[in-house]
Amino acid sequence: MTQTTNYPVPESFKDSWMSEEKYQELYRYSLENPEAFWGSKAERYLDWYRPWDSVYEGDFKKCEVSWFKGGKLNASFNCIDRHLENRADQVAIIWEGDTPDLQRKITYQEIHDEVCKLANGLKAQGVNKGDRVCIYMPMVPEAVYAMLACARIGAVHSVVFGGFSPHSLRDRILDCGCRAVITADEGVRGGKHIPLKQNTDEALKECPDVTTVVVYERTGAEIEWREGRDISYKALTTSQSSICEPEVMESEDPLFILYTSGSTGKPKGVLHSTAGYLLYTTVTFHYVFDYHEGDIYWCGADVGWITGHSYIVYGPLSNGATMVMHEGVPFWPDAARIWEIVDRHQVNILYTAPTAIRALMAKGDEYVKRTSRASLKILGTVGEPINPEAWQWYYRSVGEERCPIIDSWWQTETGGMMITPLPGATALKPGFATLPFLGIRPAILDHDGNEIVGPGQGSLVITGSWPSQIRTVYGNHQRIVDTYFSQHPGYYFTGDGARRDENGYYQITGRMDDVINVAGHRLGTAEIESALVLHEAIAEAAVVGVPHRVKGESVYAFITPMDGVEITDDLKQELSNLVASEIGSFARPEILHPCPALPKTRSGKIMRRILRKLAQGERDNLGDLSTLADPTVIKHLLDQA
Ligand code: 6R9
Repeated sequence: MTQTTNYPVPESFKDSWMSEEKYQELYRYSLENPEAFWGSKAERYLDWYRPWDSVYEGDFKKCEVSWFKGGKLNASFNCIDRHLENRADQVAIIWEGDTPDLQRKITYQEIHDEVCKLANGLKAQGVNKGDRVCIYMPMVPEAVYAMLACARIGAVHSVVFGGFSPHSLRDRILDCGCRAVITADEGVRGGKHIPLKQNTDEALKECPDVTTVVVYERTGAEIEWREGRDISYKALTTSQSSICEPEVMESEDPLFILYTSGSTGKPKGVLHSTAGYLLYTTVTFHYVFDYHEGDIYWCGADVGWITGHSYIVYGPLSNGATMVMHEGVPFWPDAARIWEIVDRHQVNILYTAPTAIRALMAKGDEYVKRTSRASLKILGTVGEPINPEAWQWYYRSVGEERCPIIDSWWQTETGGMMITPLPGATALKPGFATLPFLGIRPAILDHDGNEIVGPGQGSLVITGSWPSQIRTVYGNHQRIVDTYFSQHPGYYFTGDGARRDENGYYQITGRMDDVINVAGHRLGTAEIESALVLHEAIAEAAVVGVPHRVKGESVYAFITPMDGVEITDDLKQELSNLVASEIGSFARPEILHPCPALPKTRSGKIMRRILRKLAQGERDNLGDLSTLADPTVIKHLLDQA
């Protein structure tokens, strides 16, 4: 390979699903003949009740696309039933509790029975095809059952991450009109108990349409029960039959909604449909993790995020894989936990986030070296840009230079991995997500919106549809067109910037919009600002992301108090608590910077560019200040910095 790609494909991957030559050939074929390519994948990777009439139809510019129109299938059937003939007794989920003494092993047959019982229970509660069901669960197998039970009966799940506050939960339940919520009494993470049922009760005070709350009893904690609305998971499922015929779904029937932060307004409900999403996650899982029979796979994400949906639930189970699911955090009871789990279950493929890698790296090698990690073959990363230093540590200290680092770039909206190395096909370059997956045609646009040919840097866009692309924003199709398809007509705009090198390798440079990424959690600056100005002492707020050694980015908030108000430490604490209660603890500002006024243009737009620089300690190079309405504002800010 060329001199700029430093890490050739290891010898040990010569028998993988994809070689460099095969990738080049297949990639070209997939772009030239997308319908033949995806049609053949759909035949090979999924089971259908009825084949499709057309592979792809639609108008990409308007985000009106359909894949496999006329086809009929069920996602839960594909993730469970079709494996029963050969692997009923194979372990599907190896569950590790928050503390190492808690372990469960669940076979495909058991998943089948549990999912069917819950599906029947939900039906008995009046949940029908097309209804939205909110899932607010800790990382327990029952969260997976809940998602698959919805898919089985054609209900649309909307999973809300357990770290979200009651307010966030309420907004998400209301936005898509959920009638039922599946939750737990408590979640347990790193020794802490999270009062999920109490949060749900709080949220539901303003959700009159929710008629059913199913409560999985994880800890047995004392909780309030609302007669007629709440039912325990056990009571709902024990007497149900373990057979539930899957609902026959159309390819484009919605599979789920998942809320994600954008640059403006409230989080939006990204809707994914059944066939395209399932196909793309199935195929990417197979190739990107080079999954072979018997491999043990572990994705450290939470089911509340897209990574959990695609690569804990749908991708692995559709492939009939065996996977580890961890309830807790990588540092509990200490920083060796993650590696101990790897050794205990002989994990071959590990998929985690740069923020976890950096935090573990900061603890030193001692915890890593205590363990063998000899089973590891592939190390994946996702969620934010990985800095070359963390990449090297992951590669050397964790993988001992044996395991390719699979830096996969994708988004909630893309459904599955878009730019990623393939273990047997791609020479690696630290910090680079490398090359597009089969069927994906990225492009980089310059300031004028023209495609850059060859090496360059600009806005990352995707040209043309792919099976798991976002179908709509729930209840507001125009919003999807405005957000993703209008900025650069004819392209899907990712919101990310990217650089392409002379080999066509992509490096993701980070968000170009007002989305920040704190420890892999995606947040809109507008959401945090709205929370801060709810406080009566605050007139205005502007939030920017600043680089953080471990979390990637942290929240830096400039706050302007009401006249006569002094910003005290107590007030700062109140503001931080307000953000935690409005959004979730992970959104708390790291720094609250008081200022008498915010720098604005004459038309009243906050000049975030200046704030970003100030937040990073820059004093001199603030750039063009000529459009500033009131130059004294900067002087005040500098005096206080
Ligand atoms: C899967 C997921 C999407 C945003 C995305 C980008 C960032 C994700 C990345 C990456 C650099 C990678 N991102 N993977 N940046 N390298 N390998 O994380 O989805 O939560 O929607 O976040 O995350 O900025 O636009 P989501």
